[in-house]
Amino acid sequence: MDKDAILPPHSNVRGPHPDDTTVKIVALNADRARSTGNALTSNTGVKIADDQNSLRVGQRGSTLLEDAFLREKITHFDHERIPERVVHARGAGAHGFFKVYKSLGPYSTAQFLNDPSAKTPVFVRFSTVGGSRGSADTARDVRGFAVKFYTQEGNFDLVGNNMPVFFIQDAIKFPDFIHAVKPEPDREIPQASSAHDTLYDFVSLTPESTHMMMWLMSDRAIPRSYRMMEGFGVHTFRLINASGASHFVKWHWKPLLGVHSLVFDEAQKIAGRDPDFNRRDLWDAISDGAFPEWELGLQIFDEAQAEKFDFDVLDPTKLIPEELVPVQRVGRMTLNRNVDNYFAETEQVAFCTTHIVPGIDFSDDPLLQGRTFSYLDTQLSRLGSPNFNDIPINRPVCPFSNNQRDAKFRRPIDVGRVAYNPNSINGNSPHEVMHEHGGFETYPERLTGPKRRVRSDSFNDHFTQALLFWESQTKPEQDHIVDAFGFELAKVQVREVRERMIGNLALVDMTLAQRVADVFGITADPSAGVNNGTRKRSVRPSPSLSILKSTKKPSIATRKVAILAADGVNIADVETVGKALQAQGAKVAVLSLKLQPLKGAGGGTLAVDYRIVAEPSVLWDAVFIAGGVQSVKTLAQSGAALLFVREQYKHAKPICAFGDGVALLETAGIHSGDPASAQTLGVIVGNAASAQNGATSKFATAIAHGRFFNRADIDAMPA
Ligand code: HDE
Repeated sequence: MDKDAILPPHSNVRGPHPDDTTVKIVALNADRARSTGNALTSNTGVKIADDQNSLRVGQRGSTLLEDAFLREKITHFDHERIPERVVHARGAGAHGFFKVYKSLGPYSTAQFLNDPSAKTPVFVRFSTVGGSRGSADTARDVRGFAVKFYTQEGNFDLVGNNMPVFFIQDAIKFPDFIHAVKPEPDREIPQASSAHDTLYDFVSLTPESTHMMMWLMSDRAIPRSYRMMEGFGVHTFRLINASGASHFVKWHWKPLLGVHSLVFDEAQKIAGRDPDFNRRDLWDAISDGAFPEWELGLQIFDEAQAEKFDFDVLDPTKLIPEELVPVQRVGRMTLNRNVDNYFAETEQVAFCTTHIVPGIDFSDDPLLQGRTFSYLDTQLSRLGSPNFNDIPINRPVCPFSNNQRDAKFRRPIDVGRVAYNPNSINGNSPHEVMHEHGGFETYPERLTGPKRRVRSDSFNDHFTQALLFWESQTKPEQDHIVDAFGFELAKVQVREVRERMIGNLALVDMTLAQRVADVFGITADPSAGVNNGTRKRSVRPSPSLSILKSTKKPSIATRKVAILAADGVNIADVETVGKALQAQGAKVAVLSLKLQPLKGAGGGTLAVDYRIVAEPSVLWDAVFIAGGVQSVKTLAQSGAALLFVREQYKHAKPICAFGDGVALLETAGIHSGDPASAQTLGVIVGNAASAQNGATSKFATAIAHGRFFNRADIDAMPA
């Protein structure tokens, strides 16, 4: 099918054909299988004359075992599935490339961080953590942000999340944590949700989780789009330069579209209306040519600096405030190509934290140390063979050669008598490469100490950074955290678990805890919590931890704006507003009750892109109601249209109405009269004339602003 034919008709951000030629994409060409024009054959190439009927005795008799075609087809089908990832099962992937802005030679020898002319191919997989492969995208959850760089020195996998800290400090607790957050094992309920007893039982008894729980209850856990979320490597890693010196580093991804989130009610509704919401958004943006981009940010610091922090940089429940160590933006990643085949690429891509390249090394973060074991192991279980790096999506783009042989699914025919080192028969090939010629050398960190099962004392302040996160939020963001705890804990049935969690929150901040406690009519009590660490210190807020404080230069690019209309619409309104927003990169579409062209008030017709019931409010960033008496009258009699504008109001989204369109707002209970009133925040009214002198640009500014959380009576709006 022609590519253009499958794009939505009014999409205006469709770009030129993606410049997707990286060495990886070219290499993958050899593995792409196309069937166009081919004869249907068996797996051994025998042409098949009848693929509709199995071989049987007579007209109605039993099927014959002899039917090799039937058996081959059914057997292959029976084995189509591989185990889903035990965590991060639900995901979406895309190809792209990375370029460093200028050489990072003083810090790292890694070639992809040194050569600004190098276009390093990447494959990125975004994911939720707790849900099964078929679960909804918009669950309240951490998002995985895993990047595979195919560098000239081997693959480097930066397997991160969209939150900078984690729930636990030691890998040995990971199975416990995941068992607690996953559906409960007897009933397999709830799917893709942290709101249940076992999770809160575990985290309330494990106060090191408190900081991450604050992130999980924040709007970071319900991203508007994968394209609009940050990424973090979480652990401290090392960068190693040519003279062998080590610097510590924290990895960040900063989205060029800024960070944007859903609101929880909206996220829950989207889970039913479009469970593929984030996946679809990524696919559509790339196929429209609106390529998602992130800057790679590095926090680089040395051991002497690390010693002075009042937390341990090896503790993955701690972040380094950007105010303490600024994030240097060192390069840019662009995603410009969708996958050809979900299974072959997104499902089979195998990230391993052990995939590092010369110039990068691990720190002793005990969570990272455990991960270096887990990922290789998990690939063996999922992909079934130590040859998993030979699967096309995982294969490096640089030469590779070693003496590993055989095992299931071995594809290359390794030629020759020699499969060992050292050897003289094959000239000692493949041979080792010294460090100065590019061989990997582990950083010679000096370590001493008795062998013990211990947790470092420097890890035992579990509340100060949770407080830092809380105090760094704006009021609406704090409100959302309180609401989220109030929601989740209301799903917890064991009262002691709930009260222990509120006790832990009291160890963070009494105001936060009491606001949550109010939902249950109790008094927050720090002694109900588990404080197995040191007491909290005072904090200096870090604006970069707040989405609303840190997103700068907002734009309306790729925001989805719905125009509601029916027969009798003022087509000029639609065209004026639509074109102005499209010119700034928004995706604008006309929605109506039926999918048929509309008659204009003054003649002419207007194409309809979507039905309101099929593409409801929660899937749109903003709404415009065009004028036209008859059009507005029809919409005002439609429950679907009224719900649409009410939900836009409730979810704090920009609303604009021209002329008679204001009547739809009034019918829906949205007041647009007094521009000074909190109720009209982000509600813009105008007409065709005012479009020229400001209403449209006010609307565009409101869309760029995003949400109007200070709007009055949001909770009272029935939607
Ligand atoms: Fe993972 N994690 N993880 N994780 N993780 C997996 O590997 C594990 C952790 C992350 O899109 C698994 O291939 C342990 C932190 C992402 O394919 C598994 C521990 C962070 C993905 C695994 C952690 C992550 C995974 C399951 C604690 C953020 C998806 C399937 C010691 C820095 C990658 C797989 C993709 C996947 C183990 C903690 C990120 C089981 C043992 C911290 C983004 O190996």
